[in-house]
Amino acid sequence: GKTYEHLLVSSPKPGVGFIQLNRPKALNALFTPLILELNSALRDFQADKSISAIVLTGSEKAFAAGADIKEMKDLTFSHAYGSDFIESWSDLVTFLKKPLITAINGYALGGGCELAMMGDILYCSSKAVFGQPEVKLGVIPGAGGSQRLPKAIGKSRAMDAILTGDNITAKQAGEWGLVAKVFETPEECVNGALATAEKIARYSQIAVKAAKEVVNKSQDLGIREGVEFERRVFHGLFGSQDQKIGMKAFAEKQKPSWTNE
Ligand code: CO8
Repeated sequence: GKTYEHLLVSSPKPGVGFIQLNRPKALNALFTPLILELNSALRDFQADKSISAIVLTGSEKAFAAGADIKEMKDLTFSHAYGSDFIESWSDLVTFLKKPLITAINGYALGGGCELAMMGDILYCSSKAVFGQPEVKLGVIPGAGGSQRLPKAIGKSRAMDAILTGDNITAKQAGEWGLVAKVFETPEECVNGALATAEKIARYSQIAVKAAKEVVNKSQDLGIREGVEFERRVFHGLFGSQDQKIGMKAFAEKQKPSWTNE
C-alpha cells in the first residue's frame, strides 16, 4: 500500500484496518498534511472490500493534542472563511460507512477530542485525558466538539468542560458514557479495539453497514422519524442474501458464511 509521513497504516487482523497517528514530536497535533493523509487512508479502507472495520489510535502519550496551534496562529478571518478552514477535516469521517473505533490513550484535546468523538465506538485507557481547551486560546471548538460533546455527556457537563477548558478524566469519560470502555493500559485499549473490530468484521458487511446507518440517524432525527427510518432499512434487509444465510444457519444450527450481498 501507500506510505505516509504522519501515519502508520496496516491491517493487523482479518478484515481490520488500523491507522496510527504518527507525529510524535508534536503530540500528534493535527495539521493539514496529517489530515490530508488521514482522509486518504480512511478513503482507501472505505474502498477496500476486504476491510470491514477500522481502528484509529495515536501514541501512548497523545491521541492528538489538538489542531496545530502554530499552523493556526496567524490565520485570518478572510482566509479561514474563504478557504472553509476545517471543513475538509470536520467531515473527515462522515463519508465513512464502515465502523470506526477510536482507541484513545493520553491527550485528546481540542481537535483531538473532536476527532476521537468522530469514532462510532470510543475506547480509552485509564490515563487518557479529554478536553476542549479552545476557550483558553481565544476560540471555540471548530470540528464538532460543541455538538458531539453535549450529545455524548449532556449539556451541563459539556458546558462545564467547554466554558472552563478543564480536562475530563478517563474515569469521568467512562462514567458519563463518552467512551464505551476504559481499559487499564494503552496496550489493552488498542488490543481491545482491534478485537472488537475483528468481531464486527466477522458479520455481514451489509448488516453492519445498515446498523451503523440507523444508529447514526438517531443523532439527527426525532424518535418517531428515526423508528420509521429503522423499519424501512430493516425491511430492506430481507432483500439481502445474508439475511437468508444468517437465519437459515440459525435454524439449521450451522455457522453462517456471509456473502456480503
Ligand atoms: N499544536 C501545536 N503544537 C503542539 C500542540 C498543538 N495543539 N500540542 C503540543 N504541541 C507541541 C508543543 O508545542 C511541543 O513542541 P516543541 O517541543 O517544539 O516545543 C510538543 O508538542 C510537546 O508538547 P509539550 O512540551 O507542551 O508537552 P507537555 O507534556 O508539557 O504538555 C499538553 C502536553 C498539555 C498536551 C500541551 O502540549 C498542550 O497544552 N497542548 C495544547 C493543547 C490544546 O490547547 N489543544 C487545543 C488546540 S485548539 C484546537 O484544537 C481547535 C480545534 C478547532 C477545530 C479543528 C481545527 C483544525
